[in-house]
Amino acid sequence: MNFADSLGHTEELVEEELARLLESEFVTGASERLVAAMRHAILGGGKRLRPFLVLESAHLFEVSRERALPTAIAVELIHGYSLVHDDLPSMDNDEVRRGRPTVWSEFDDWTAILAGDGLQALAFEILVASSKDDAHSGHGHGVRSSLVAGLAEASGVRGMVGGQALDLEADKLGTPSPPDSAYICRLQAMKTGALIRFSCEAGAILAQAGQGEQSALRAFGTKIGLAFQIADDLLDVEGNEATVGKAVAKDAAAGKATLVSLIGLEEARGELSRAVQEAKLALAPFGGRAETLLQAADFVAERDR
Ligand code: GRG
Repeated sequence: MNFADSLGHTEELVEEELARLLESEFVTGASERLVAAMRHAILGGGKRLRPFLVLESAHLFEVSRERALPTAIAVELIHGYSLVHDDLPSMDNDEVRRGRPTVWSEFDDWTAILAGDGLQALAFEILVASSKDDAHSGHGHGVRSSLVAGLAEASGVRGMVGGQALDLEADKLGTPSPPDSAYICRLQAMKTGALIRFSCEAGAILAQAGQGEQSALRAFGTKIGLAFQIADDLLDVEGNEATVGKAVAKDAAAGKATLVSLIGLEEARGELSRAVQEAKLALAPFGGRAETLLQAADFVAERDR
Protein backbone atom coordinates (compact mmCIF):
# COMPACT_ATOMS: atom_id res chain seq x y z
CA MET A 1 0.00 0.00 0.00
CA ASN A 2 1.42 3.45 -0.84
CA PHE A 3 1.59 6.22 1.76
CA ALA A 4 -1.51 8.12 0.58
CA ASP A 5 -3.59 4.93 0.64
CA SER A 6 -2.30 4.02 4.03
CA LEU A 7 -3.19 7.46 5.44
CA GLY A 8 -6.57 7.26 3.69
CA HIS A 9 -7.21 3.88 5.26
CA THR A 10 -6.49 5.31 8.72
CA GLU A 11 -8.79 8.28 7.98
CA GLU A 12 -11.64 5.83 7.30
CA LEU A 13 -10.88 3.68 10.32
CA VAL A 14 -10.70 6.67 12.67
CA GLU A 15 -13.87 8.21 11.23
CA GLU A 16 -15.81 4.95 11.73
CA GLU A 17 -14.51 4.46 15.25
CA LEU A 18 -15.26 8.05 16.31
CA ALA A 19 -18.78 7.83 14.83
CA ARG A 20 -19.36 4.58 16.70
CA LEU A 21 -18.03 6.08 19.94
CA LEU A 22 -20.36 9.07 19.71
CA GLU A 23 -23.37 6.79 19.45
CA SER A 24 -22.24 4.41 22.15
CA GLU A 25 -22.84 4.05 25.87
CA PHE A 26 -20.07 6.61 26.39
CA VAL A 27 -22.58 9.37 25.54
CA THR A 28 -25.74 7.76 26.87
CA GLY A 29 -27.90 10.29 28.70
CA ALA A 30 -25.95 13.30 27.44
CA SER A 31 -27.77 16.30 25.92
CA GLU A 32 -28.48 15.72 22.22
CA ARG A 33 -27.28 19.21 21.39
CA LEU A 34 -24.00 18.61 23.19
CA VAL A 35 -23.40 15.30 21.40
CA ALA A 36 -24.31 16.94 18.08
CA ALA A 37 -21.67 19.61 18.75
CA MET A 38 -19.10 16.94 19.62
CA ARG A 39 -19.94 15.08 16.40
CA HIS A 40 -19.66 18.31 14.40
CA ALA A 41 -16.24 18.89 15.97
CA ILE A 42 -14.74 15.49 15.42
CA LEU A 43 -16.39 13.85 12.38
CA GLY A 44 -16.06 14.53 8.68
CA GLY A 45 -12.60 15.93 8.23
CA GLY A 46 -9.04 16.17 9.32
CA LYS A 47 -5.97 14.35 8.12
CA ARG A 48 -5.96 12.09 11.22
CA LEU A 49 -2.19 12.45 11.27
CA ARG A 50 -1.81 11.89 15.02
CA PRO A 51 -3.78 8.59 15.07
CA PHE A 52 -1.79 7.52 12.02
CA LEU A 53 1.45 8.13 13.94
CA VAL A 54 0.13 6.13 16.91
CA LEU A 55 -0.85 3.17 14.71
CA GLU A 56 2.38 3.26 12.73
CA SER A 57 4.63 3.57 15.77
CA ALA A 58 2.74 0.62 17.29
CA HIS A 59 3.17 -1.31 14.04
CA LEU A 60 6.96 -0.93 14.37
CA PHE A 61 6.71 -3.27 17.36
CA GLU A 62 4.03 -5.51 15.87
CA VAL A 63 1.38 -4.14 18.21
CA SER A 64 -1.92 -4.79 16.44
CA ARG A 65 -4.17 -2.02 15.08
CA GLU A 66 -6.94 -3.27 17.32
CA ARG A 67 -4.82 -2.84 20.42
CA ALA A 68 -3.41 0.55 19.41
CA LEU A 69 -6.72 2.00 18.19
CA PRO A 70 -8.07 3.31 21.54
CA THR A 71 -4.84 5.30 22.03
CA ALA A 72 -5.05 6.62 18.48
CA ILE A 73 -8.66 7.68 19.07
CA ALA A 74 -7.82 9.26 22.43
CA VAL A 75 -5.14 11.41 20.81
CA GLU A 76 -7.53 12.52 18.06
CA LEU A 77 -10.19 13.42 20.64
CA ILE A 78 -7.66 15.64 22.45
CA HIS A 79 -6.64 17.22 19.15
CA GLY A 80 -10.33 17.78 18.25
CA TYR A 81 -11.05 19.43 21.61
CA SER A 82 -8.03 21.72 21.21
CA LEU A 83 -9.24 22.93 17.82
CA VAL A 84 -12.76 23.60 19.13
CA HIS A 85 -11.39 25.71 21.99
CA ASP A 86 -8.72 27.37 19.85
CA ASP A 87 -11.41 28.56 17.40
CA LEU A 88 -13.46 30.28 20.12
CA PRO A 89 -13.98 34.06 19.87
CA SER A 90 -11.96 34.52 23.06
CA MET A 91 -9.01 32.62 21.59
CA ASP A 92 -8.39 32.64 17.81
CA ASN A 93 -11.87 33.71 16.74
CA ASP A 94 -12.11 31.47 13.67
CA GLU A 95 -15.33 30.77 11.79
CA VAL A 96 -14.11 28.07 9.40
CA ARG A 97 -12.30 24.85 10.21
CA ARG A 98 -11.84 21.87 7.89
CA GLY A 99 -13.90 23.78 5.32
CA ARG A 100 -16.94 23.93 7.63
CA PRO A 101 -18.28 26.35 10.27
CA THR A 102 -16.43 26.06 13.56
CA VAL A 103 -18.38 24.61 16.47
CA TRP A 104 -19.01 27.96 18.18
CA SER A 105 -20.25 29.54 14.96
CA GLU A 106 -22.54 26.58 14.16
CA PHE A 107 -23.81 26.32 17.77
CA ASP A 108 -22.61 28.97 20.27
CA ASP A 109 -19.60 29.57 22.47
CA TRP A 110 -20.80 27.82 25.61
CA THR A 111 -21.79 24.72 23.65
CA ALA A 112 -18.36 24.76 22.00
CA ILE A 113 -16.62 25.03 25.37
CA LEU A 114 -18.62 22.11 26.74
CA ALA A 115 -18.17 20.03 23.57
CA GLY A 116 -14.40 20.51 23.87
CA ASP A 117 -14.50 19.59 27.54
CA GLY A 118 -16.57 16.51 26.72
CA LEU A 119 -14.12 15.37 24.03
CA GLN A 120 -11.21 15.78 26.41
CA ALA A 121 -12.80 13.72 29.17
CA LEU A 122 -13.85 11.06 26.67
CA ALA A 123 -10.23 10.70 25.53
CA PHE A 124 -9.08 9.68 28.97
CA GLU A 125 -12.15 7.53 29.57
CA ILE A 126 -11.56 5.37 26.51
CA LEU A 127 -7.85 5.13 27.22
CA VAL A 128 -8.56 3.71 30.66
CA ALA A 129 -11.41 1.46 29.46
CA SER A 130 -9.39 0.15 26.53
CA SER A 131 -7.91 -3.08 25.43
CA LYS A 132 -9.25 -6.40 26.51
CA ASP A 133 -5.99 -8.13 25.60
CA ASP A 134 -4.08 -5.86 28.00
CA ALA A 135 -6.03 -7.44 30.80
CA HIS A 136 -4.81 -10.90 29.73
CA SER A 137 -1.22 -9.88 29.16
CA GLY A 138 -0.53 -9.21 32.82
CA HIS A 139 0.86 -5.70 32.15
CA GLY A 140 -2.32 -3.87 31.17
CA HIS A 141 -2.47 -1.60 34.17
CA GLY A 142 1.12 -0.34 33.87
CA VAL A 143 0.81 0.29 30.15
CA ARG A 144 -2.48 2.10 30.55
CA SER A 145 -1.25 4.34 33.34
CA SER A 146 1.86 5.23 31.28
CA LEU A 147 -0.39 6.14 28.35
CA VAL A 148 -2.66 8.26 30.56
CA ALA A 149 0.33 9.99 32.17
CA GLY A 150 1.94 10.61 28.77
CA LEU A 151 -1.23 11.98 27.21
CA ALA A 152 -1.94 14.19 30.23
CA GLU A 153 1.57 15.61 30.13
CA ALA A 154 1.47 16.21 26.38
CA SER A 155 -1.93 17.89 26.48
CA GLY A 156 -1.67 19.74 29.79
CA VAL A 157 0.23 22.73 31.17
CA ARG A 158 3.66 21.31 30.28
CA GLY A 159 2.40 20.64 26.76
CA MET A 160 -0.47 21.85 24.59
CA VAL A 161 -2.38 23.96 27.14
CA GLY A 162 0.86 25.54 28.38
CA GLY A 163 1.91 26.36 24.81
CA GLN A 164 -1.48 27.87 24.04
CA ALA A 165 -1.14 30.06 27.14
CA LEU A 166 2.28 31.31 25.98
CA ASP A 167 0.85 31.99 22.53
CA LEU A 168 -2.15 33.96 23.81
CA GLU A 169 -0.03 35.90 26.32
CA ALA A 170 2.22 37.08 23.47
CA ASP A 171 -0.74 37.75 21.22
CA LYS A 172 -3.22 39.40 23.56
CA LEU A 173 -1.11 40.75 26.42
CA GLY A 174 1.95 41.62 24.36
CA THR A 175 4.32 39.72 26.65
CA PRO A 176 7.07 39.24 25.80
CA SER A 177 7.34 42.11 23.38
CA PRO A 178 8.48 41.17 20.85
CA PRO A 179 8.62 37.37 21.16
CA ASP A 180 11.97 36.11 19.86
CA SER A 181 12.58 32.86 18.01
CA ALA A 182 13.54 31.00 21.24
CA TYR A 183 10.16 31.94 22.71
CA ILE A 184 8.31 30.94 19.53
CA CYS A 185 10.11 27.58 19.38
CA ARG A 186 9.35 26.89 23.04
CA LEU A 187 5.67 27.70 22.67
CA GLN A 188 5.31 25.69 19.47
CA ALA A 189 7.10 22.67 20.90
CA MET A 190 4.53 22.71 23.69
CA LYS A 191 1.42 23.78 21.76
CA THR A 192 1.63 21.49 18.74
CA GLY A 193 4.82 19.50 19.22
CA ALA A 194 4.00 17.71 22.45
CA LEU A 195 0.91 15.87 21.18
CA ILE A 196 2.65 14.84 17.96
CA ARG A 197 5.65 13.65 20.00
CA PHE A 198 3.37 11.62 22.28
CA SER A 199 1.63 10.07 19.23
CA CYS A 200 5.01 8.76 18.06
CA GLU A 201 6.04 7.53 21.49
CA ALA A 202 2.74 5.77 22.12
CA GLY A 203 3.68 2.69 20.08
CA ALA A 204 6.79 2.15 22.22
CA ILE A 205 4.72 2.55 25.39
CA LEU A 206 2.12 0.05 24.15
CA ALA A 207 4.87 -2.41 23.28
CA GLN A 208 6.79 -1.80 26.50
CA ALA A 209 9.82 -1.23 24.31
CA GLY A 210 13.23 -0.53 25.82
CA GLN A 211 14.41 2.95 26.78
CA GLY A 212 16.55 3.33 23.63
CA GLU A 213 13.67 2.62 21.26
CA GLN A 214 11.29 4.86 23.19
CA SER A 215 13.85 7.71 23.11
CA ALA A 216 14.33 7.23 19.37
CA LEU A 217 10.60 7.62 18.77
CA ARG A 218 10.49 10.57 21.13
CA ALA A 219 13.28 12.27 19.16
CA PHE A 220 11.50 11.50 15.89
CA GLY A 221 8.23 12.92 17.27
CA THR A 222 9.93 16.07 18.53
CA LYS A 223 11.46 16.76 15.14
CA ILE A 224 8.33 16.08 13.10
CA GLY A 225 6.38 18.22 15.57
CA LEU A 226 8.74 21.06 14.74
CA ALA A 227 8.48 20.32 11.02
CA PHE A 228 4.68 20.24 11.27
CA GLN A 229 4.57 23.68 12.84
CA ILE A 230 6.98 25.28 10.36
CA ALA A 231 4.92 23.75 7.52
CA ASP A 232 1.78 25.20 9.15
CA ASP A 233 3.34 28.67 9.30
CA LEU A 234 4.41 28.34 5.65
CA LEU A 235 0.88 27.26 4.69
CA ASP A 236 -0.46 30.39 6.38
CA VAL A 237 1.76 32.43 4.05
CA GLU A 238 1.66 30.37 0.87
CA GLY A 239 -1.38 28.09 1.23
CA ASN A 240 -4.70 28.15 -0.55
CA GLU A 241 -7.69 28.76 1.72
CA ALA A 242 -9.95 26.20 -0.01
CA THR A 243 -7.32 23.44 0.19
CA VAL A 244 -6.12 24.27 3.70
CA GLY A 245 -9.75 24.35 4.90
CA LYS A 246 -9.35 27.42 7.11
CA ALA A 247 -8.47 31.09 6.82
CA VAL A 248 -4.91 31.73 5.68
CA ALA A 249 -2.66 34.83 5.88
CA LYS A 250 -4.05 35.36 9.37
CA ASP A 251 -0.71 35.59 11.14
CA ALA A 252 0.68 38.36 8.96
CA ALA A 253 -2.63 40.27 9.02
CA ALA A 254 -2.62 40.12 12.81
CA GLY A 255 1.07 41.07 12.95
CA LYS A 256 1.67 37.81 14.79
CA ALA A 257 5.26 36.68 15.24
CA THR A 258 5.94 33.23 13.79
CA LEU A 259 9.18 31.53 12.87
CA VAL A 260 8.52 32.54 9.26
CA SER A 261 8.02 36.22 10.14
CA LEU A 262 11.15 36.21 12.32
CA ILE A 263 13.59 34.36 10.11
CA GLY A 264 12.01 34.72 6.65
CA LEU A 265 10.67 32.23 4.13
CA GLU A 266 13.97 30.87 2.84
CA GLU A 267 15.46 30.30 6.27
CA ALA A 268 12.20 28.70 7.45
CA ARG A 269 12.27 26.28 4.51
CA GLY A 270 15.85 25.41 5.49
CA GLU A 271 14.79 24.77 9.12
CA LEU A 272 11.94 22.61 7.83
CA SER A 273 14.18 20.39 5.76
CA ARG A 274 16.72 20.16 8.63
CA ALA A 275 13.96 19.06 11.02
CA VAL A 276 12.82 16.36 8.56
CA GLN A 277 16.39 15.09 8.10
CA GLU A 278 16.93 14.92 11.85
CA ALA A 279 13.60 13.16 12.33
CA LYS A 280 14.60 10.53 9.80
CA LEU A 281 18.01 10.09 11.41
CA ALA A 282 16.34 9.35 14.75
CA LEU A 283 14.65 6.31 13.17
CA ALA A 284 17.93 4.78 11.95
CA PRO A 285 17.89 2.07 14.69
CA PHE A 286 14.67 0.64 13.17
CA GLY A 287 16.06 0.25 9.65
CA GLY A 288 13.56 -0.65 6.93
CA ARG A 289 10.79 -1.32 9.47
CA ALA A 290 10.35 2.44 9.83
CA GLU A 291 9.68 3.09 6.12
CA THR A 292 6.12 4.38 6.63
CA LEU A 293 7.18 6.72 9.44
CA LEU A 294 9.96 8.08 7.20
CA GLN A 295 7.31 8.80 4.57
CA ALA A 296 5.18 10.45 7.26
CA ALA A 297 8.04 12.88 7.92
CA ASP A 298 8.04 13.89 4.25
CA PHE A 299 4.25 14.17 4.26
CA VAL A 300 4.35 16.54 7.25
CA ALA A 301 6.78 18.83 5.45
CA GLU A 302 5.17 18.72 2.02
CA ARG A 303 1.49 18.81 2.97
CA ASP A 304 -0.81 21.39 1.37
CA ARG A 305 -3.65 21.10 3.94
C1 GRG B 1 -7.19 25.45 23.23
C2 GRG B 1 -5.94 24.10 24.94
C3 GRG B 1 -6.04 24.63 23.61
C4 GRG B 1 -5.06 24.36 22.76
C5 GRG B 1 -5.07 24.73 21.37
C6 GRG B 1 -3.22 22.91 18.95
C7 GRG B 1 -3.76 24.19 19.39
C8 GRG B 1 -3.71 24.47 20.82
C9 GRG B 1 -4.33 25.07 18.57
C10 GRG B 1 -4.43 24.86 17.13
C11 GRG B 1 -4.06 26.12 16.45
C12 GRG B 1 -3.35 25.80 15.25
C13 GRG B 1 -4.12 25.95 13.99
C14 GRG B 1 -2.09 25.41 15.33
C15 GRG B 1 -1.32 25.07 14.16
C16 GRG B 1 -1.01 23.63 14.08
C17 GRG B 1 -2.24 22.79 14.10
C18 GRG B 1 -2.54 22.10 15.36
C19 GRG B 1 -2.97 22.66 13.00
C20 GRG B 1 -4.14 21.78 12.92
O1 GRG B 1 -3.74 20.44 12.95
P1 GRG B 1 -3.93 19.50 11.68
O2 GRG B 1 -3.34 20.17 10.48
O3 GRG B 1 -5.52 19.54 11.55
O4 GRG B 1 -3.45 18.14 11.99
P2 GRG B 1 -6.51 18.47 10.96
O5 GRG B 1 -7.73 19.27 10.58
O6 GRG B 1 -5.88 17.78 9.79
O7 GRG B 1 -6.82 17.52 12.06
